[in-house]
Amino acid sequence: MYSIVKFAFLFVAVQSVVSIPANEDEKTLDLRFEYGNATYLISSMRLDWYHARNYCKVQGMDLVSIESVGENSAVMNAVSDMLTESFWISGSDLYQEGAFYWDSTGRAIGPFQNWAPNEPSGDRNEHCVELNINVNHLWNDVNCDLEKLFICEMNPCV
Ligand SMILES: [Ca+2]
Ligand SMILES: [Ca+2]
Repeated sequence: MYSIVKFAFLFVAVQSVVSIPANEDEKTLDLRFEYGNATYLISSMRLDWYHARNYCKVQGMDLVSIESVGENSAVMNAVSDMLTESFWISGSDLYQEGAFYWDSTGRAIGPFQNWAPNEPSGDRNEHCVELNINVNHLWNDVNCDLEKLFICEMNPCV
């Protein structure tokens, strides 16, 4: 009898420990999806590009780099229900004007690219890349200080 009570107590204790992180997850409303071995997160809050990058890093992730047709399709699919939003991605030319690279990997953007017509427009104050809602989420360089939703990516360590 004693051991049954002890077991019941242990069961309740374990359950309550497990339920805490689950509740914490629900609070943020961030959406997660997967493609290949990578995990992605669509934020539920708007931040400037720098703070968006920091938010991803706190999650053990980084802003998304879209490097293939397949990865692009997965991301487009995930944001297709969010028709009124633009999203920050990892692209930037902060290091050297006009030389766009993925901040998350340090590699130059390409060969896969998905720029909107006449983008990147290369304006002196447009150094961060968004998925622009006005052109079917094609890429556009804009001012990094604008507050937008954003997409994080995490790849397994290799
Ligand atoms: Ca990627
Ligand atoms: Ca632009």
